[in-house]
Amino acid sequence: MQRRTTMMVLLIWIVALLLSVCSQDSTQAVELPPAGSAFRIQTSSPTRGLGVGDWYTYPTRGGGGGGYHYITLHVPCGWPSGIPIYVDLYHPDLNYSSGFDEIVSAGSTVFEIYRPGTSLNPATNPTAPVPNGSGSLQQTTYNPDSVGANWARFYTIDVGTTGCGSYILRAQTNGHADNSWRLRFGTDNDTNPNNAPPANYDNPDGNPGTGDELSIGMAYTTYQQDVSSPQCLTIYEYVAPGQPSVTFHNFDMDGNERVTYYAPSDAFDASGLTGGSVGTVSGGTRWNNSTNATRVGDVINSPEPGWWRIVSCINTDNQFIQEGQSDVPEYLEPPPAPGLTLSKTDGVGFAAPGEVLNYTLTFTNTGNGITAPGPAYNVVLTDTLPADVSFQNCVAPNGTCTHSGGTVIYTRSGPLNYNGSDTITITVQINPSLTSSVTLTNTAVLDYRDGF
Ligand SMILES: [Ca+2]
Ligand SMILES: [Ca+2]
Ligand SMILES: [Ca+2]
Ligand SMILES: [Ca+2]
Repeated sequence: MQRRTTMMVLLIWIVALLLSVCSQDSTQAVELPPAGSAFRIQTSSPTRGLGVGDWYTYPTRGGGGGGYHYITLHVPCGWPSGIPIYVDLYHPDLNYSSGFDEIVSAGSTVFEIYRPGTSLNPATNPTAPVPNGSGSLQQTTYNPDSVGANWARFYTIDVGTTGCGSYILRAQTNGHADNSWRLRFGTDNDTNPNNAPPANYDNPDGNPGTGDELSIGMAYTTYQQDVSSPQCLTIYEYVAPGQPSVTFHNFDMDGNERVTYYAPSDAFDASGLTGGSVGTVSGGTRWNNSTNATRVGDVINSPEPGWWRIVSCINTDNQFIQEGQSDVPEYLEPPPAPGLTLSKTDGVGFAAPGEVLNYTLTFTNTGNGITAPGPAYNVVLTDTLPADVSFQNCVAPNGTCTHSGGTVIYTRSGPLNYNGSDTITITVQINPSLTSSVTLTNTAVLDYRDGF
């Protein structure tokens, strides 16, 4: 008697999103906002009215967050420890002459960097880490008119000393002003932050998805553009699997112009005009769908997991917040993230009782089609064997295989880089005492994480 052996392959990806960031390939400089973007980041003084658009820095007694702006600087553990990483700031001061800032009365500005592992919980606490708080590596005060339209070298990260992970940058503006500034993050071939950075300054081996790529994430900040009406900003945001809903927030868009949410499988339009789902544009001094400065947001039920894109189109001279999910960092450049595909075969369509089968399972990091390619970390493949087979052996050259009670668990030893693949072989024997035809369904699940 012959039995049919069928296989079902199930692929599940679980990307853990901790407060960290990731990278880009060599064509995507790690600069915030990205070079050529119409948008600026702006950090307002607490004395600026809520109508300016900076809920995060506005005092809590007025309904604001009473805190600071936070940006995460992700140094993956694949970064070579001997290569210094420079954090450079463009126009970090308030400066009347260049027209870059909006100044009523100038004051100092403060930038502070914190080591990896410092707690950052923007969803519930926009005031931590605090000035000079735990984890602080350096705090620098810039006096008005001290830097202007130049890059200043703010801090040098020595990975060998302070380690890999997510560094946190805090921005604060004193006086009565909106400070516009830019951020660059990478290595250099000289001490001058104002000439062109060397090639691959954010990706030392020059190859995408190898785990040495830097990236920048936004926890709390505001945006503005002064180019033309309207301009559109795309942010990338990860939606974790298994959530009943997610909520996206924006603040003080003054009713213009539009917000569009794109799920991973939606056809994407960077102008936000077609496809996706229409978001609610916030009015002045309020969050979207709210009548005041308390978040309400747009709720999306049963969201497709993966990388979403949010397009915000807004008129000139309108400062605003596009927060997405409150507790999830957002990226202006596509961050490096993996995508694994799994294939599986036993090479036969029918098998006899007592026959030995070899299940060959191969998975490949092909990227996810939305973000930049990135390595897959913590790869674990779980194969639940059918009831009518007995485990005999597992061959896994790049990791360890264990078997217990009909479940085979393969744990890969290292990350799987972009375009890399891995194969394991599981040998089983079909129950020799079977007397009737059965279908044998073998289900494998692949879990992995991105660099966040
Ligand atoms: Ca400035
Ligand atoms: Ca230089
Ligand atoms: Ca690389
Ligand atoms: Ca506004």
